[in-house]
Amino acid sequence: LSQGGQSHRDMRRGEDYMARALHLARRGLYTTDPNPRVGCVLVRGGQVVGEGWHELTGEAHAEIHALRAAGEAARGATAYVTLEPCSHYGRTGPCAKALAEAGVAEVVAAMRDPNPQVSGRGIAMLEAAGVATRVGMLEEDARALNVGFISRMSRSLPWVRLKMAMSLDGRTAMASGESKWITGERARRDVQHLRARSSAILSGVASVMRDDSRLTVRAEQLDIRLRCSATRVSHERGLRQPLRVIVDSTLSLPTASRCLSEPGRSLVATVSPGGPGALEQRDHFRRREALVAAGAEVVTLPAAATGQVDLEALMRYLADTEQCNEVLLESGSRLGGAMLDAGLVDELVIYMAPVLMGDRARGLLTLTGLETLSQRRRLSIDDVRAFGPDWRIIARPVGD
Ligand code: AOF
Ligand code: ZN
Repeated sequence: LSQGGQSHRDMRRGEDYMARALHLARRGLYTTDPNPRVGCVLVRGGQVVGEGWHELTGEAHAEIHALRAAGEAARGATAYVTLEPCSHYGRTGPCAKALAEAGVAEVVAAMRDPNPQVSGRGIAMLEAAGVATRVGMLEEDARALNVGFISRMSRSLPWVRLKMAMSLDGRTAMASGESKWITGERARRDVQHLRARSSAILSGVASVMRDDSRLTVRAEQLDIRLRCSATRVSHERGLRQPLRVIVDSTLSLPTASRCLSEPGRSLVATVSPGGPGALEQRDHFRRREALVAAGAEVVTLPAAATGQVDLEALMRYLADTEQCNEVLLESGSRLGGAMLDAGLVDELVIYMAPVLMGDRARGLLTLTGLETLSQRRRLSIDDVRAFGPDWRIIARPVGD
């Protein structure tokens, strides 16, 4: 074989190892938040000598698990890692140092770590220790797996998915507001998976009140196995409840709402009492105290021109203060529309049921400033898949 042919084949094999590392990383889909999902494969002489993935926040990184599995066989090996090895002393020591000390000869990373504490320093640390490095193998897949982590690290915003159910004629609720259930069991189970991978579930007070939504992940509805190498990770320990975030500018959420007594945290996002009267202030603080007594946390955020919670400020708060990577927006047409209008939706996840609801039913989204067809919002459809009788459409807003 010619040189060229050989290296082409080696590269293909390299991609297979990286694909394996990505496969391992996906096992952390529901358990590593707010950390990224990371996988690592150690290869020596064409043999996999160690594998690992990041299992739980605060515990060992992928590289450490793989090094432990390989033992002495790590010497001279190539490490395929889905994210640049870390260089910082965080909850664990720097993986770049551990890889170099174990005698790993080469590190192939799918992507640079967007975490400013690391970004490039892990690679530099390896190079300084005489380890060969390469970055960018199967990078697109690696980025897709940690889209929320990358978003939070690089723009201080979470990755927001807007999830809605609609009829074939694009309606999401009857005129009365009735909307349970448009889609079937399979689609609803898929939503449970979307919730489980999210850091937070965001909704508006109106829809939470109308449906008395729990906004929780129900383990029994997930067909996932939480796979951790060590003895211990039970569903209870591994499966977090995403933070529930309820936008409620007037603090009208009833204290008896079901979501307030579910496991996990409920955060009510509001604005300072707007009215000039002292009574209004008193009323606001009384409601606030009652909600806190009922188990909610209340955060006061800047108001937009409308007097309601400034949605961009809320998203920044979720990224910076709450470390939210992926946010699932499950609400009605108003909050969904307002988030889209504010340019805060990154992905639409629409479940379309084979039913017609007629033109007296409510349309999918309330959008402003749409008078002529030239003002229509453009999307790209990235994926279409069947869930039982329903279809899931994943679309993204595209800029002009
Ligand atoms: C992970 N798992 O396998 C790798 C990570 O809080 P710490 O100390 O666990 O550090 C988290 C940071 O480490 C994370 O933001 C990312 O930049 C880097 N790499 N993190 O959780 C891993 N390799
Ligand atoms: Zn690390």
